[in-house]
Parts: sequence; C-alpha cells; structure tokens
Amino acid sequence: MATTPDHNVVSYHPAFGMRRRVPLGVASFTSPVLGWRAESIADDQIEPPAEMGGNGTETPSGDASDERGPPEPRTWLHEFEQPGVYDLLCSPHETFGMAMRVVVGDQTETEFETGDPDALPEPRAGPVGLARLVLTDPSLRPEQIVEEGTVAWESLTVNQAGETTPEGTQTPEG
Ligand SMILES: [Cu+2]
Repeated sequence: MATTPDHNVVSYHPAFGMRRRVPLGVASFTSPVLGWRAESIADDQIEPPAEMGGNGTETPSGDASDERGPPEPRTWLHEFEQPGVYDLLCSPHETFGMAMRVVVGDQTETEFETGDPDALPEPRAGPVGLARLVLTDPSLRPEQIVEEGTVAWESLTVNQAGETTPEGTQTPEG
C-alpha cells in the first residue's frame, strides 16, 4: 500500500498566490514538509515521468534518493495570535481534500466562508494565468534558452501577437 506521509500546513494567503482565507492583517505562514522519510517518495515521482519523455523509473545519473534529504519531523507547532477563522491546506494533498479550518477565539465572522461550492472562485491549477502561457511559450524551450543565453520577456512569442493577446490575459504595461 502506498503511503503519503509527506504533508505540510499552508495558510490560504495571497503571498502563496491564493485568495485570502485568513484574517486580514495576518501574514502568510507555512510549516516545513512534515513526516518526510527517505522511502516515502517513489523513484518515479522524482524522475520526469515517462510520458513526458523522461526515463520513468530509470535513474540516468546519480542517485535520486539524494534529493530526498534527511527525515523530517512529523509535527509542527504554530501559535495563532490573532482571533478569527483560518483555512489551511496541505499542498501535496489539497486536491484530495486535505484542508482544515481553525477558529481562534470566538470570532467567527469571515468574508470568505460560504456553504455554496459554486460560489467559490476558480481553483488554482498551476501554472495558471500568465505563468501557464509563459512556461509553454516556444521561446522558453530549454534548448532555446541555452542557445540564447537569456530570453527577454519582450521576445516571448506570446508578446509578439501585438493587440491580440490570448483571451483572459493581460500583458504587463510599462
Ligand atoms: Cu497531506
């Protein structure tokens, strides 16, 4: 049976590219990876997947276990100083529903809480928005970067389209 011991605790905070689901004035916070063990990650999760042109479970050079690092603690303490409602997620397992809500004190008023899933804004699926366009831009093919040394923002293909930027995106101005 596969186990997934590697978790973290991350606040839904704009600093992480998320919509705020913690009280206003609360800074972003995150735990380190929790429960990391050398054997907890399979080789095929470290190597590029075969369907993307990687070798799958093959290790072309070096030992993939080098990337696993030392064991990590399974617990993490965080002090909530400001009363309010905090929504937290586990990055690796958010899509599996690993999220929780902490209410600090008796302050239960929030701007974000709703009982209607359809009322929530679109979930993230990274890379999103412009990052999705940038990282799939033909100008940023790795061999292109090696050849050019540096690929300027202006020379991205997405920026060559002139007025016709892809729907729903904005190009930075100035
Ligand atoms: Cu998790």
